[in-house]
Amino acid sequence: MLIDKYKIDEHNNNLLKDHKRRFDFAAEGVAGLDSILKKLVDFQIAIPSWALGTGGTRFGRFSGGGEPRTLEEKIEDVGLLHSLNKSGGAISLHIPWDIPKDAKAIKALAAQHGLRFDAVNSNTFQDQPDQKHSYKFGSLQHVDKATRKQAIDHNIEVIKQGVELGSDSITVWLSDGSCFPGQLNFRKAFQRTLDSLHEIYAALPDNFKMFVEYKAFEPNFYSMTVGDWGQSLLYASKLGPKAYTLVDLGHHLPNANIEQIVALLLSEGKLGGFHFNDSKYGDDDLTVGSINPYQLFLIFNELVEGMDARGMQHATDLGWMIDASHNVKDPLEDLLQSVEAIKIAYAQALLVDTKALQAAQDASDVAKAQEILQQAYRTDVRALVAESRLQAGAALQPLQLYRQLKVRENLIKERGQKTVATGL
Ligand code: AOS
Ligand code: ZN
Ligand code: ZN
Ligand code: ZN
Repeated sequence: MLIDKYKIDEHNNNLLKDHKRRFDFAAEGVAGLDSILKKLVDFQIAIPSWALGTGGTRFGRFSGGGEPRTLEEKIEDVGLLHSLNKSGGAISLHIPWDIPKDAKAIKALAAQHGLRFDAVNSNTFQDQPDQKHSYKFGSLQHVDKATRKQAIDHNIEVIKQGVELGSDSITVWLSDGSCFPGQLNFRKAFQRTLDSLHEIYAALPDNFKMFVEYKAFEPNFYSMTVGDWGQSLLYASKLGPKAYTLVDLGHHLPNANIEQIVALLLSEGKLGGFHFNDSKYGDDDLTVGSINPYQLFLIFNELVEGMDARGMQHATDLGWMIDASHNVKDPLEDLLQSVEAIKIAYAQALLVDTKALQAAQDASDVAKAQEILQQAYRTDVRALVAESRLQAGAALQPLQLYRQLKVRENLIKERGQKTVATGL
């Protein structure tokens, strides 16, 4: 299903008068308005291929209708989102959940939808049907050399596929770890994992990055071999300049100060990118901004300040990806909400008066510093974000148009009611 441009124009024309009023109000007195709008237009977020179908829980899976059954249909879905908001111009694949049999054709299809390929993800946390050695006791950390080799080879294969698709990074997330005290020698597990990562790293082409994603717990509940940003940073530092830490917002112990982690990784030049989502308890993978939007804003505040200080390009110098998935929402609606939440937090961070904040910090004026941050956070920037969509040729209200056009109903007609997209 494709969305005709004239449908978007029609939708925008109907809302234009109301939008204009809101926008003029929101834009009043905003310093550097044009540059903020341009940054919002340029900012693109990668959609994970595994979030296009309803996610399962440990207890059951309630699949929705019209889910993409093939990689081609997943690309169509991301293309659809992108035509609605012009902010999701990339897709992140998970191999072997996605198998690009004909990379050239897949790349061409993506290009038709204005999409590029962000980081490719390897998978050594599940056994595949045709696989010789099991990952029950880990992959890159495994005590058995042949199992490690199998996992290394898989990662190298994923890099090759990534290269063919024009991706420039691989995300390695390991479920490796242990469930009980005594199960694992931490020191040796770290060393084996590092050695394995070295072999994968050696296969990276020049312009290719490796993102090492950490996670505090789950599926291992006693130790994780890449359990926090310290461990990820250790691996990334020992591996070399092409290795970076990837921050998945849901992968911390409760109440972790993620914005401080982000600030320090950034200033070390070791922040690779994000898996955005939100959570209340653990790796909940809830819609971005649905639980703690202030934290998201504070993260973006560190990003904008830190990237500007290092002369980095906001849109291109980090990997911006979503990692969220649901079983109670239409996944496409959910992704539209996630992208919107990211753009709102970004817009608010762009409003922060950085100079005044630094002056307040230098004067140890704590109340003032808080006022400056909250002044930006409490500003309703939705009309600014909508304006950037208008300028980009997208819909003023993507979710509203999605429903008006009955996209899900049409997808169900096209693909059927009983569809299950590959993924967890
Ligand atoms: C797992 O918890 C991680 O977030 C990974 O990024 C994983 O590859 C992804 O969530 C798909 O399951
Ligand atoms: Zn993740
Ligand atoms: Zn996760
Ligand atoms: Zn997650």
